[in-house]
Amino acid sequence: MRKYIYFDELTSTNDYIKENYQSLSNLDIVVAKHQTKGKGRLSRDWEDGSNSILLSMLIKPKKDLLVSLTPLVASAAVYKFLKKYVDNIQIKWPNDILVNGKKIAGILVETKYLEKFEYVIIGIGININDESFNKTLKDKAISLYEVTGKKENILEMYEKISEILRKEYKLFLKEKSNYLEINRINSAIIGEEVFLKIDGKLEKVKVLNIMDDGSILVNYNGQNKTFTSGEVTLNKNYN
Ligand code: BT5
Repeated sequence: MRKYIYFDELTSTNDYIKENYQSLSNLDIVVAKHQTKGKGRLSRDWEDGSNSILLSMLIKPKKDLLVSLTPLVASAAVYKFLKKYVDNIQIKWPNDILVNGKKIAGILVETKYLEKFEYVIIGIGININDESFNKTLKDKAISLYEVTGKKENILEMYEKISEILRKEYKLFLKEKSNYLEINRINSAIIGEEVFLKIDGKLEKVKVLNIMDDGSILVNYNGQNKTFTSGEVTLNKNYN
């Protein structure tokens, strides 16, 4: 089986898979040294200085899976990968990984559904060897190098993260992954008051838990309600 497909430059690893998924196989991984149009959620940008992990994994699900869970599976994989290098990692539901309160990694899951899922793409960006960030990102982004003071071999890291991600996804399919626990124990938001976009307005809510279906349970206006990742934007210090 192919390990991963490497490019020096792509617009976006997610977009590459979208355009080529028919000729790619389940669990193929596409990586790029640099993206010219790296994407976040909701048309936001993902920036890189050619010093980070930029990868996407293609899933061609055999049966319908609960897609709302895939960002959590990816978060757990990134957590397990980073844990070997740093402590103090927090997961900000549903798709950000923070170290020392700043964003070290982001996850973007995109899907195409016709009569079944044609694809689920898990895109992951992790800041590795960046020595600094531009003015707009400086206060909210962090790289592994900024935490450890050590430069890493990105090609070796691609092998490790690819292995962990594929393994975590296979365990998830077998219902043997502890991804929910990882997301709960290391949550940046459980027990916290955060802002949540509800009906277009930012509302202050207290997060009580992450549910088994991947939604969050919050207390809002004295009532407990669940929200799925598709409905809300958490807005504490970041978007
Ligand atoms: C994300 O979106 O965090 C998902 C990022 C996914 C990136 C990967 S890279 C490989 C694959 N191919 C792609 O094209 N995308 C995926 P969101 O939660 O919307 O966060 C975006 C926001 O994070 C931006 O608006 C910035 O504020 C901030 N940001 C941008 N670049 C960053 C970086 N390198 N490190 C930390 N924060 C960043």
